[in-house]
Order: sequence, then C-alpha cells, then structure tokens
Amino acid sequence: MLRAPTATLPVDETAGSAPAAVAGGPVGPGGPRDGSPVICALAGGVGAARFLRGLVEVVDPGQVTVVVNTGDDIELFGLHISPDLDTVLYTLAGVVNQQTGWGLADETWRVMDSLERLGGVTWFRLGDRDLATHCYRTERLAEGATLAEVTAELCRAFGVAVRLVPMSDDAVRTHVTLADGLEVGFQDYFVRLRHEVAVRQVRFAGSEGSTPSPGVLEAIDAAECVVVCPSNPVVSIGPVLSVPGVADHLRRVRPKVVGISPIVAGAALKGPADRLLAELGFESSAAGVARFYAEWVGTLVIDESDAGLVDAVEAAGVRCVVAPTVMSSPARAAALARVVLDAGS
Ligand code: FO1
Repeated sequence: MLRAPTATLPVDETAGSAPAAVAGGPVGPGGPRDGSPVICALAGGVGAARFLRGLVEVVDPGQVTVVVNTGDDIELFGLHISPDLDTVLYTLAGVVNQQTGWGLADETWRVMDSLERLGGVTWFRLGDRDLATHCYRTERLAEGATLAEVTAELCRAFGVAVRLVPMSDDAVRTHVTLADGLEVGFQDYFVRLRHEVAVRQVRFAGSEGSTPSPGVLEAIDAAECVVVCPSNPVVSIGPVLSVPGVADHLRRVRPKVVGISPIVAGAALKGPADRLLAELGFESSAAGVARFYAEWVGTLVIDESDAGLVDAVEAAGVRCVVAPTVMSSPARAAALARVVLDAGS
C-alpha cells in the first residue's frame, strides 16, 4: 500500500488560492516529505486541476508527473492555446480564476472588448493577462521549441514544481460529430455551442501518427501509482489514450492504475461527461466509467453517494473504493488524494 508521507494538513475549508506546488520545497506544515511516492497522473482540465491541487498537499510536487490532454488545443488569432495545460498550470500556481476554474484570477478583458467592437471572434474569451501565456507559447513554438519544452519553461516561470507534460508534442485534435452529421472542433462544441448539442461521434485527429511527449511512457512505467484524474473519460482522458503506446503501457501496469469517477450520482459535476458517455453507448454512472476504463484501470474510486454501485463496478473487473469524491475545498481534494494513494497498492 502506498502511503502519503504523514505530514498532516490543516483542514482549512476556506483555503484555495495559495500556490500549491511552488518550486523550491514542499508545502505545508510538515516539512520535507521524504519517501514521497512517485506519481504519474493523467489529466484534463478543471476537475483534474482541483484534484492535483489536493495531491500536492500530500506528496512532494517534485515527485509528480502530470500528462495533460492537448486534444482541446486551439489556434485563434495565430496563437496556440492549450486550455488544459494552462488550467492545471494556473491552478497549481495558485493564480487560477476560482469562479470559472480556468483562466487567471484578477483578469481584465480590454482586448476582448476592443475585439468585440471590431466584430472579431469573441466566443472564446481570452483575458488580457492570459494572452501573455499564449503569446509566449506561440513565439517559442515558432522558434522551434517543442510544446513539452515550452510547458517546462512556463512551469518554471509560474514556480510550479510538478512536471507538467503535454500528452504529445504532435498536433492531436479532438473533433466532435454532432447528431446532424456536422463535425466541429472541440472548443466549438464545448464553448461556442455550450455542449448543449447531441453528439454522434468523437475522434482524435492526428493521433495515429503521433508519439507521446518525451518521458510520458517512462513516467507511467516508473510511477508507484498512476492516477486517472476525475476528468471527462471521453474527451479529456480519451485523447491521452489515443496517443500510440499510452494505453498499452497502462495495460501493463494496470494494478497500480487508480481512476476517480467524474460521474457522481449519475451526473457529471461539471461539463458534459454524463451525456457523452450515454451518447457513445456507455451507462452514465460510475459503473459506466468502470466499463469504459476496465482494460487498464485496476481500481476505481467512486463517490459515497454511489456506494450501491460497488458490485456493478467490480463486475467490470475493476476493484472499487468508496470515498467522498466531491472536491468542494482544497482540504477535501487532499483527503481524496490520500484515498487514491492508499488504493494504489
Ligand atoms: N471555457 C468557456 O466556457 N468559455 C471560454 O470563453 C473559455 C475560454 C478559455 C480561454 C483559455 C483557457 O485556457 C480556457 C478557456 N476555457 C473557456 C475553458 C476551456 O474551454 C475548457 O476548460 C477545456 O478545454 C475543457 O477542459
């Protein structure tokens, strides 16, 4: 059984915006966390970021590699925007907008306001300060840096000690076919259409010829526990799995892979995960998540409100752990992280 080092946390339900994973040393009152387990996490956006914010309270951030979905990436105004990478980065740096879960706190919107006056594209809102991140990333990519290199530079600049890695340096993009047959890009579906439309199919364009970013497969192999964050199984974890080699490596280490169901009492806490699962033929429940992940997840943590689904999860061949999974505060996220580490034996 993996044990998080025992430095206990203050259970401060109101805490939330302090940097959680700053470079230069462990956080919290317990001092250095010797013997902290080596963790690899697969992550999407907001739900994953909140979990990781709790995880780095109970393990040494320097021991954590996070493989992040880049299927949501979009080019707008010639800028390369990586929403999930930025959501995790900003959250771990303690600078995320707490209300939306994405973008920066204390943001201003003067560029968007001016763009609106010009009749430009404003359905995807880029804050003034957030724009600097996209400008920096785009410029460095144009200079020949890889997305993984730029991400490491951004982590250093934001003082984040966790190793954030894009799932691939290659362009893999999530495309969604709507019920009427029209195919749109992920952000078109998610933001412009507010994911209020029925979906027939999801595909990850470019995945066949892509390779995992340097260190991704090694991080999966070397980890004492691989965590599948509470992200949308279809459009957040699905793209990561579509990169050749990732699913195979997970399959090989299945007993140490622990997932967290993003579906609680039949509904997604945020976003369209429940509808997407149902639309793609999976039950919209923690049991449906277990079936979706069964090939390569050894244990699934489900919410206490779903305790009645333990048999259904285990019938899918997945060990089931029941715990409070709703992360209404950083302290609850940290408590969930402890449960996950304990489950990752
Ligand atoms: N989400 C929205 O609902 N509306 C937006 O205008 C929006 C802009 C945006 C800009 C930068 C960024 O990093 C994220 C942004 N998001 C926005 C969130 C993003 O669409 C989603 O978090 C993910 O792609 C799904 O994980």
